[in-house]
Amino acid sequence: MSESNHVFLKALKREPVPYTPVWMMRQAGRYLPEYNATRARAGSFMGLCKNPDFCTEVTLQPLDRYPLDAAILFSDILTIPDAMGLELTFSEGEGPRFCHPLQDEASILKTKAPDPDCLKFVMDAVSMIRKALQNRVPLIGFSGSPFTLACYMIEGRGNTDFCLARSLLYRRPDLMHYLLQVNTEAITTYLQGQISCGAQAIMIFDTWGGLLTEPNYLTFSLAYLHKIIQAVQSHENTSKIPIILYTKGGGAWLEAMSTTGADCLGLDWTLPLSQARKRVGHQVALQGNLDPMVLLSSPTIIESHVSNILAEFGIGNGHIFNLGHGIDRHTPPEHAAVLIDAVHRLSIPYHHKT
Ligand code: 1CP
Repeated sequence: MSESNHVFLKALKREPVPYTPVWMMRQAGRYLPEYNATRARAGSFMGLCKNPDFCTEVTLQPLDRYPLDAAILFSDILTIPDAMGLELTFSEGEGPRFCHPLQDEASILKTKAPDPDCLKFVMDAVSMIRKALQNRVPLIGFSGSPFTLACYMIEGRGNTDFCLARSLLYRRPDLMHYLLQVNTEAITTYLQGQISCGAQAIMIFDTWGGLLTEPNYLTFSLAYLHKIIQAVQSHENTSKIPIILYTKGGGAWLEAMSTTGADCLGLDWTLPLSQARKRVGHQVALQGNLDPMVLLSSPTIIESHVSNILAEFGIGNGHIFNLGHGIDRHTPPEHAAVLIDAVHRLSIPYHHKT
């Protein structure tokens, strides 16, 4: 298939497609026995992330099982802070942790964008995956948002409310802005690097932007996302490729998100697609928005929810089917197959013959 002919890339451009393309957030991951086997061979999560051969292997695993319409680079959003010296560790059952979180003024002011050489393993993985894919499907590169990275960098670990980061924003907005600016520079370079190595679309994960008040979201998350998107799209050495912007819990701010220059907005499951489409569908494509918990039910229930989401979007272009957040580790792999088959089969009537 020629590069521009991929259904996923066409849908991102809101061009006509014969069916709705589908991929799943965290499609390579712990719900797949073959992923767990490779991770065991790698010895640790970071061992997996830092080895381009292993990254290529796990990126391709879900594609060998399912007729997905896109591949996503296997890596993690936390590679950037690790390269800044915060030192990421990952122990089973505990999630990610930084050995040196940023919990005082001095450590924040010492933080600098990393030497790109420290992230060369990610660029090598992108090149290797692109080659291994042989143009089967497009490759998505990604990064976290400046605010989401700051949440982990300040807190030092995953959390549900990130109180340290959110209180710093009120106590010392100057320090928060300093850190967000450093992250913005690092992320821009990182994404430009991935594009130069062959990434054909980019997704930016603002997983924790939805924890903010509206004015804080606009100032401390969206303003920096806007800078990154503009810089990546106008960079002279990288071709213009589509950017997907996902803010979990960002349903209230879709209009603002659609003015960043993003080509597509990723949606969680809290907003019906019909509403999202009415509000911003003339400006951007939409990606989403099945609750990943649906995949823990049964084939019949999964199919009925797929059918509802396709009907919510309705006839027309610019929909990429996805989950509203990452696939749960307890998902039976055969349920993911049911989802993908249902999207492909049931979406045909929503598209004109091309
Ligand atoms: O093997 C394991 O035990 C680790 C599980 C795991 C996996 C499979 C982690 C640790 N990261 C990943 C891969 C990953 N992470 C991908 C790969 C591509 C894919 O198949 O989709 C991507 C895109 C991410 C992005 C990521 N990492 C995000 C943003 C997206 C989202 O889900 O919100 C976030 C917030 C992270 C941090 C992170 N890394 C890993 C975990 C378990 C977490 C969440 C930690 C927490 O907050 O509790």
